[in-house]
Amino acid sequence: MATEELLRVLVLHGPNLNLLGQREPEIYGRTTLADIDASLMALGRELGLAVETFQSNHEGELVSKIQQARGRYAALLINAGAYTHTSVAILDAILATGLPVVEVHLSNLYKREEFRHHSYIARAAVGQICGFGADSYLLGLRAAVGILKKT
Ligand code: CA2
Repeated sequence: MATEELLRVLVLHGPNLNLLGQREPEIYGRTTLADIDASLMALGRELGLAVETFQSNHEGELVSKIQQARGRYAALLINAGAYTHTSVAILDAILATGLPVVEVHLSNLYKREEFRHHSYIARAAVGQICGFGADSYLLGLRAAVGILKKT
C-alpha cells in the first residue's frame, strides 16, 4: 500500500529521551531512542500505519509540532518526559488538535516519586501505558490502532 493511503501516527518524545541507552540504564533500560523508533516503524508497517517520530528537549518545539499535527496525522503517541508533570502548554496544544492521544512512559510513574504521579497529558489522553520499558511505545501504537479502527 502506498504511504499516502496509510493512516499516519506521530510519535513525540520529550526532553532527555535522546539520552536513552546511554545513561541511567537501571531506570530506563539499554534500548536507544533510535532502536525504539525503528521498532515503532516496523510495527507500523505490520499494522498498516505510517509512523513518524520527533524528539525535542524544548517545550515550544513540542507545542509547535503538536499544533501542526492537526489534519496531517490520525493519532498521536506521546512520551512528554518531565513535561508530563509540568506542561499546561502541551496539554492545551493536545486539546486543540482534537486528535486521539495515547500517553506512554517507559517507567511505572506510580512506583516513583510523588511528583511523577500527576500527568497533565492524562487529562487529554484516551489512555496511558507506563512501566513496560520500550514495549510501552509498542503497546501504545497498538492502542492507537484500536482507537482508529473504532472511529
Ligand atoms: O518513564 C518515562 O518515560 C518518563 O517520561 C521519562 C522522563 C521522566 O521525567 C518521566 O517522569 C517519566 C525522563 C526521561 C529521561 O530520560 C533519560 C534517559 C536516559 C538517561 C537520562 C534520562
